[in-house]
Amino acid sequence: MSSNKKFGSRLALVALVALALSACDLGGTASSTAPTATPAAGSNAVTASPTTAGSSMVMTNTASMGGGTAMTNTASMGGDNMANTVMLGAALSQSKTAKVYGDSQSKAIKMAMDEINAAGGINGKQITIDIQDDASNPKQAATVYQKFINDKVIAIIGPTLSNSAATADPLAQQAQIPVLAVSNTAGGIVDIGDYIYRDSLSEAQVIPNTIKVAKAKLNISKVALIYGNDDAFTKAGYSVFKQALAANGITITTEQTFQKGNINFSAQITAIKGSNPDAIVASALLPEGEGMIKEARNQGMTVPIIGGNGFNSAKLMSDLGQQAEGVYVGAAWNSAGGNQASQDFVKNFTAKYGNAPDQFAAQAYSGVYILADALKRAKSMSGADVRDALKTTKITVPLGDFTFLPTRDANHTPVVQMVQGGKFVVVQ
Ligand code: 1QQ
Repeated sequence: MSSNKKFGSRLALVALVALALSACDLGGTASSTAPTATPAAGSNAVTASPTTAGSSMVMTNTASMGGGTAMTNTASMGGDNMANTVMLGAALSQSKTAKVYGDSQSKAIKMAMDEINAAGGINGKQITIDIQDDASNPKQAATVYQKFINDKVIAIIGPTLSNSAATADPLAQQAQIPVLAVSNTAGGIVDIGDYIYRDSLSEAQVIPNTIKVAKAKLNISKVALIYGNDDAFTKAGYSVFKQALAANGITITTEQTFQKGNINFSAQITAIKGSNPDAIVASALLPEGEGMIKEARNQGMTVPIIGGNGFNSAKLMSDLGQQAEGVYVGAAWNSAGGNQASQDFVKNFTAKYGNAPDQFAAQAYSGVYILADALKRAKSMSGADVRDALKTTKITVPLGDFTFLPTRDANHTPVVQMVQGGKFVVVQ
């Protein structure tokens, strides 16, 4: 019983039972027959019925513990993380502004986890990923990170928004738990510390190429610039766009701003229209980006619209239809072509979920494989060893032949895509 005492409370024990049960379950789905933990001689048996907990991959449990329950630890429970399970946390936006990205990410993460576990896991241990909602909010992301730190996860994926990462990542850095961001594109994220990596290309890696290609294709010399001035990603995109426009000799006719939740863009678009630009350049998350595009089209503006990472969702086309046609977007990945891993991913994701994956899904799916590869190679499951293993990553994933730069940023080539016939096609 000594290892039980260590956890101090029945609640902690119950949580461990849940983890043990989820470790038994390869697919991460609830089993209808509840495994029974081995009871200590003469004590009450502990049974637990796992059920899936909302969006979380970790089983919640309803352990019926007979009074004065004692339970022996089986070999599957040892130390802080169970011997048979590698526990990861994923903080993803499953509500509010960034839900559209987080939903795509969580589907992809579940799929990668199931595949890796079916193929033998991490050196024989199954991965469990606790997916928690960061609510598109820095404070909630920090709360989720604190839970992961308390639970002693081996590594963290997320959070969805750079705006949340800026607040939450310092907690993981402090706790020496490696983080793999799979959608953060603002500058400064990996500078938080040496435990913070990302497989998502930054705006600084994507946008200069977007503007160069757009200039060559669209023959633009003056543009209006609009951005959200209350978000780390939209502000970062704004300054990178501004520099890239200057570098390409494109002048700015007007600068307009908005905030999250802005639904009426008539003032901004009226000013933009009056400034007579050749194109509109926007640094926006999807909900506000869509509102802006709608208003521009409704005011009769037919000029090209160029966006950053926030536009990389098929929801842009399903929500806006014809009004989305011709929108240019800087991206890290396009579903057409790509390597074999990318083609298999697109095929399997589409078969499983009934819709094609977007760039966020590709980055999240690749991220789980990148982490799993590092965990297999790490000298131990300590934060420092996993961090060091990430450093020497060399793996083929749907994003391509993947390595990290010395800055812990992703090292691959961006693409420019445009909406054509309701789909993103690569601009050559
Ligand atoms: C960031 C982004 C968003 C568009 C991610 C979903 O790039 O917050 O960094």
